[in-house]
Amino acid sequence: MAGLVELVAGALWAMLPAYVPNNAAVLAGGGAAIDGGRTWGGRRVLGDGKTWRGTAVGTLAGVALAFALNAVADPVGAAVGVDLPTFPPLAALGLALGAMLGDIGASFLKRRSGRERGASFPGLDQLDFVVGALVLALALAPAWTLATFTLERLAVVLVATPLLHVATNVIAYLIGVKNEPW
Ligand code: CTP
Ligand code: MG
Ligand code: K
Repeated sequence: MAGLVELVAGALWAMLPAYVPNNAAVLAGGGAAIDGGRTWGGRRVLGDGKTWRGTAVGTLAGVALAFALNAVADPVGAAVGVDLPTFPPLAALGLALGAMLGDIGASFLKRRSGRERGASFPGLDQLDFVVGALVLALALAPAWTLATFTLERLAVVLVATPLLHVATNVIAYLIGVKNEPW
C-alpha cells in the first residue's frame, strides 16, 4: 500500500507541469489565433481555439509550477513520506511546452477530420497533451525523462490522466470558464 501511494504520488507530481498548461490556456485564451485564420483543404489549420497568448501563458504557467514544485519537493515529500521528483529547467520546459504542442497537434487532426472548434475527440482529447509532454521532455531532457517516467509511473499516468482531465474540464465547464465539458 505504501508502495502504491508512493507510485501514484510520484507519477502525478512528475506530470503536474504538463497538467497545468491547458487549464491556464483556457483562462488566458483570446487574441490572435496561431494559424492566423488560414485554412487547409477548406478547413482551418488549427482554429480559433489555439492562440499565441494561450500557448505562451500555458507554457509559462507549467514551467513556473515546476520551479515552485522544486522548491517544496523536499518538505512535502518528507511530510508524506514519499521521494518526489524535481524538474531541471529543460525537463520543465519539455513537459509544459510539450503539453501545449500535443494539444495543438490534436486540434490540427480534429480540423483535418472535419471536427469544428470545440468538438470532442474522445481519447485524443484526454491524452494528446500527455504524449506531447513526454515526447518533448524526452527530446530536451532524455536522461531525466527516462529515469523519472519508469514503466510503472507511465502506467499510472496513462490511467489517471484521462480521469483527471475529464474531472477538471467538467469543473471548468460548471464554473463557466470553459465552453464545453471536455
Ligand atoms: N486556448 C488557447 N490556446 C491554446 C489552447 C487553448 O488560447 N494553445 C484557449 C482557447 O480559448 C480555447 C480554450 O483555451 O478555446 C479551450 O481549449 P481547448 O478545449 O483545447 O480548445 P477548443 O476551443 O475546444 O478548440 P479545439 O477544438 O481546437 O480543441
Ligand atoms: Mg475543447
Ligand atoms: K483540447
